[in-house]
Amino acid sequence: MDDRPTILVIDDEPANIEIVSAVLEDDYEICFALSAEQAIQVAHAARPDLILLDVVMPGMDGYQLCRIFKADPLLCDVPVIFATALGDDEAELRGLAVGAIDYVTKPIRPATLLRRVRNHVQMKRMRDQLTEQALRDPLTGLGNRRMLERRLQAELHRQAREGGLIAVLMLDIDHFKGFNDSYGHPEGDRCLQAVSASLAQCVRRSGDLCARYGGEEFACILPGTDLDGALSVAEAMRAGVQALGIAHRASQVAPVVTVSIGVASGRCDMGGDNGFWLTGADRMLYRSKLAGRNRVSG
Ligand code: GH3
Ligand code: MG
Ligand code: MG
Ligand code: MG
Repeated sequence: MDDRPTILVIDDEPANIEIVSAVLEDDYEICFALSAEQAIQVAHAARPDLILLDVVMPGMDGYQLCRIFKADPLLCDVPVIFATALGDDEAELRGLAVGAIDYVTKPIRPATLLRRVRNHVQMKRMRDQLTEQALRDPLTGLGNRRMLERRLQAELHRQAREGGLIAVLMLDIDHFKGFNDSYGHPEGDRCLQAVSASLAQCVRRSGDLCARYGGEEFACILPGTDLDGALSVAEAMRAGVQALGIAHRASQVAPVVTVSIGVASGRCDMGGDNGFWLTGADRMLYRSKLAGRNRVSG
């Protein structure tokens, strides 16, 4: 696999693409498109680290295309540099106003283009790293509470109009304080890692998310899943954790680590925000705890 950064070059003139490729191809993977319409497809398939964009093209021009990229959740973070023959202030200002990070004029000056591309790609990679750190739990590798809240909100927003289904699970390790007390905190951390890996194996549909919500609490979002479906995923999680067989001598439930789970499910347009669904699942989790733990309620 080539892990060099990918640059998407968009220009209606093949000769221009060749010139730019010659400058960048030693350091970057190059893909290209000869029209705005083709560019949208290629951008989605290649997920480039940077886009070099012509302004004057038949059909949709570069300004319009840049606006489309900036409004697309999958592409809005990709830096766009205009590379165009239009050298006047007004054209440059317009390019920056539609969201481009930089603007260079043709004829291309190879050394400065390469330097600009390098700087912007480096910053893009740093931003990606920070985003990843902001949304992931370092101990378990699962998404964190922030990722869960974001995804839930986006999912509710997306599905609300269509009246789609959603299920939310809240999970909590049983008597985990006792586990730490008897085996020590480092062993508790290893337990959290093993439980996380087990839970993650149970959510396999694209769009599903399992996150570490807090200390020994986890939450899952299962878009498009009804109550029966969510209960069976939850039951698989419960059984999976028990089957890990992690010894827990302080538990009053079983000689091994177990989880209690609450499930809330229904139509996204039931009017609730994040809190509505998370509280609903939490209430069911509380019911599982009261009923004796190591069980699923919904
Ligand atoms: P219950 O069955 O009612 O959930 O009992 P519990 O003991 O699990 O609940 P409680 O909320 O009293 O205790 C949670 C414990 O989880 C306390 C805390 O020390 C532990 N914990 C939270 N985060 C971490 C962590 O990152 N690592 C470790 N090792 N322990 C953690
Ligand atoms: Mg052109
Ligand atoms: Mg808890
Ligand atoms: Mg607990």
